[in-house]
Amino acid sequence: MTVSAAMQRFEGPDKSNPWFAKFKYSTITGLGYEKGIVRRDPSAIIAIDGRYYIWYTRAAHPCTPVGFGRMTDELPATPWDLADVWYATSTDGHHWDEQGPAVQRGGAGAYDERGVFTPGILAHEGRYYLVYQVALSPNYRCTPESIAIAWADSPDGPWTKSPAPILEPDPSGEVDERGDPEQAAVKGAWDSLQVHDPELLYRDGKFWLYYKGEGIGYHHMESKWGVATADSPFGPYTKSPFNPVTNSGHEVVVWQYKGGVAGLVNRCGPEKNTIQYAPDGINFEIKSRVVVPPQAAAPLRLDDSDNTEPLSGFNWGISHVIQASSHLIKQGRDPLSLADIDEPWDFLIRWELDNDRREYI
Ligand code: AAL
Repeated sequence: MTVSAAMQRFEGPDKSNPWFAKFKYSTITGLGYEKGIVRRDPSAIIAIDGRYYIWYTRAAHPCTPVGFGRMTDELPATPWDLADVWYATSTDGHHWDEQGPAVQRGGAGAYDERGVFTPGILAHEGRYYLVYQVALSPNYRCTPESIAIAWADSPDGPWTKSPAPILEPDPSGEVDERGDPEQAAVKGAWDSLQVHDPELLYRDGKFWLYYKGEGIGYHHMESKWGVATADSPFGPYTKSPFNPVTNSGHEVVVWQYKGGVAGLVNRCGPEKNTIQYAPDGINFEIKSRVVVPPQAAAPLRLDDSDNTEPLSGFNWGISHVIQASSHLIKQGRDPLSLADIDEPWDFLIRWELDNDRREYI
């Protein structure tokens, strides 16, 4: 019988690929769209005593982002500027009760004066660890951004912040802080501009801090992921010599499976919109391709013993919807006049795997 290569794949591994995923979305209450409030970049969800907990970037802005050229102490450059980490709880994953701030910006001159945002959560041996991005003030397009940590004995806090960041950009490269990352005087390493989107996992007796890097001299959307490990959640963290461990991907989305690490590689690069797996946490391979994946997906984290299927740790969660207003500003609209329009406020929605005839649609 004559069978094409494509049909051989279809009748073989593609048809029963347990890594294949498609998604359905629904609105949520409590963290949905709200004029004047940005909610985005959620952490993974953890379940404690029958309640779901989630942390996320939250900002109350007087107007739509004005860009780096016009930002002030009150006017945000970006949707995630001048933000804090807030948290919410839920019993069903559909309705969420916003509880208030978990970790807030530091005072004048602090390493986190301009913002704390884009959190990741780890529950480990009765303690809770929040890792997140921190921004100095002023924070221009090419000001370094680092990753810090806070810990608490309860998911409701109070949180104690690390005295300094735990992960910094690579020190290579030279660029004008107010300029464009691509216009570098000296090109740096892939993560020399900023380190973002931390996710902290515990595996093989070590803390594995996955993060997104952007480099001096690279296009701003040429992001990739790296990993750094430590014996204590507070560090010191050693960046893997294999970094970057992906060649693509924006917000870091990782979960554990069979002793290894799986991830949704999203939005940027030649391998965007794939689910990948690294048995050793470092050497990722594509396992499936997906369409319309959740943005900045925050999956419900399961105990290792419940991660029995490739996507058990990526079954449902929360993701963000970004509301770009930059096109209106490019059209000449004054950002300060846009405070009242419905468009610019990022918000959170629910996603879940849609397993109905997933190989065909
Ligand atoms: C996000 C994340 C990081 C970036 C910005 C806010 O989706 O990748 O957090 O800094 O965009």
